[in-house]
Amino acid sequence: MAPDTPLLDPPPSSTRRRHGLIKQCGLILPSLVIFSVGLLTLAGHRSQQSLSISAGVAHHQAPAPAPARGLREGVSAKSIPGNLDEEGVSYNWTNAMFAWQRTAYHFQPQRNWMNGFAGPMYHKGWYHIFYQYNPYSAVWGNITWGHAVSRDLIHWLILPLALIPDNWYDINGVWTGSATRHPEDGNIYMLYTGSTGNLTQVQNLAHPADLADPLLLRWVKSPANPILLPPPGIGPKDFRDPTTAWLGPDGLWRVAIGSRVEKLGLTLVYKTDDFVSYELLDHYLHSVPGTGMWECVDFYPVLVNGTKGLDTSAVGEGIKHVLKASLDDTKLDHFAVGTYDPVKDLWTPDDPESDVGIGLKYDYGRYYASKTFYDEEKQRRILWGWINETDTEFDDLKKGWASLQTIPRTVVLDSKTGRDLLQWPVEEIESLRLNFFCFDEVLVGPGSVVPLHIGSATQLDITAEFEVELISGKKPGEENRCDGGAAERSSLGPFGILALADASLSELTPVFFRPVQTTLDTVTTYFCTDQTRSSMAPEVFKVVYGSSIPVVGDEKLEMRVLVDHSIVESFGQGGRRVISSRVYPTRAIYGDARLFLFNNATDVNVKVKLKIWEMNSAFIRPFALDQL
Ligand code: DQQ
Repeated sequence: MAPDTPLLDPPPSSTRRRHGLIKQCGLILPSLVIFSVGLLTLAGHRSQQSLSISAGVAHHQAPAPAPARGLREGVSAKSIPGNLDEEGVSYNWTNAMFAWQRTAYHFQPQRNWMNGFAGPMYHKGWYHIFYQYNPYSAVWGNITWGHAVSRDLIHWLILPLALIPDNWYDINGVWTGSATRHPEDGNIYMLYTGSTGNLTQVQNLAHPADLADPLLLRWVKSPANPILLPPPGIGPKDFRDPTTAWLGPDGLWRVAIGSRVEKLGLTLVYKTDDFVSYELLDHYLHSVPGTGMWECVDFYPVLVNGTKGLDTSAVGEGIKHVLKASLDDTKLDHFAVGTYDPVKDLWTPDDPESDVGIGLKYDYGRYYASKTFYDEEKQRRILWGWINETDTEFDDLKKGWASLQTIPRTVVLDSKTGRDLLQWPVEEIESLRLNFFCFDEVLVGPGSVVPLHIGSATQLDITAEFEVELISGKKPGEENRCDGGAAERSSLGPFGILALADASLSELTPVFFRPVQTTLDTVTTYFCTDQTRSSMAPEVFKVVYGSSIPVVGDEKLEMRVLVDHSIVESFGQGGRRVISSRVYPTRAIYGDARLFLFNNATDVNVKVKLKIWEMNSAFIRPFALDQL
């Protein structure tokens, strides 16, 4: 078999082989249908001609959508990747297809545009989130703060808008910000960026009108606003997204703000004791050449050993600090682990080769503008990221909404590697688990696809553990990574699951591992998601996402995958690598969405243990304030 066998049309039925054993926890199911991958079962796209005949699908020329406003107004929104419908091609989506794309247990407002979160916090029994929201349209603009509350981070009640652009200092948008709770008086200081009428970015302060209100329904902007203007040397459009403040050894609070000087991405730090007047430090917390504007900077402590989260002001023995920046140039969230000197207010990466913006990413898929907060209720640090659409703005306008947030994830330092973070869906998500399917051991031979008979597969929580058995000699020196996708065969991989696949495998989204025998003694493993065959729609963005993934000691290869309609959120090796992917199938939807295992390696058998839960929908709707 050629190592780069193109995976084209599904094989005729005569090429299907029936063999194999599948042990469903407790039972043995004989003789499952196993398709031969080697015979090109992982279907690629058919030609446009056959597509329009077989699926009754037509393409039409769409009127050009209104241009994205972000870049002109000083912040880019849906500008990367470049799928702004340049050619005006759109699949002939039906309303039912659009309706299917809405998620069932990820947070998204009922309609219109949303981007990053601001000011997450816990207050009097409720988790609060605020989000960048356009109340009028499904594209970026008119940015206000939406507001929602939850008891458990899963079910959300949407409250009235918290902050709207109604002053000269935020008339062009109430942009991202962060909450700081004063440990003594309990006051909440909400710092946020305002974009002014002439598109200058300034920092502002707001307070809850009534701290005794668990819902924090009303917010008051400070009469001192704006409390910060761009300092000398910083461009008026390069000064945004204040962090949660942390308390220094001198009793003053520090607030970090993202910026740049030409291509030098950087973090400014201000000191304050009242959140109204500030002193700018004469040096940066940190900067990295060539990384461009740093948006949504986040800075927080993590335990070197331990799974508890830490308050943002924690420093001392056994604590490292994570610095994260959202890179405006690439729309990627990068972090690094390092050491913070609280006296000098300097942060140094542990590994300069893997500094912020040039090393690790939170998520190797579609993910941006993330933010953490410390949940004092459960002593954990929780991370959210914004997952934008990867269809066209034209289609977003037609469906009337755009983008969602990841499942909230706990984040801790990976004590095995000391340099990675482990992200994991909060435990509360398990309350949504419904029907359970357990497979003790599924043998997937080289070049096979195995269907998992679990019924409809659009809302799932999947955990899968892979045991790899070499059936021929080692082949050192192969160089395959994620890029070639699930269709590119190599000796030890790829293998994994096919999410959101239709029965004929004409659409599928593989989430997979690809171990590569780089030298005789070294195997480098990659964790990947391949969107290239995820949809018949020509205009949606389809790439292969992925990264190398450390596999430490005797760890088995394992993944957890949350499937929720148009999002496939995948966690490799306990969350050491994460890939969030948006996919827009046309056939593998509703009852026609299926789940399969596949092994496209040439020289290994894979035994897979699986636990799969069908997931309930979360309750996400407006708060019935009239019933209070
Ligand atoms: N989005 C906000 C900015 C932030 C950017 C504006 C990140 O505050 O820098 O909507 O996507």
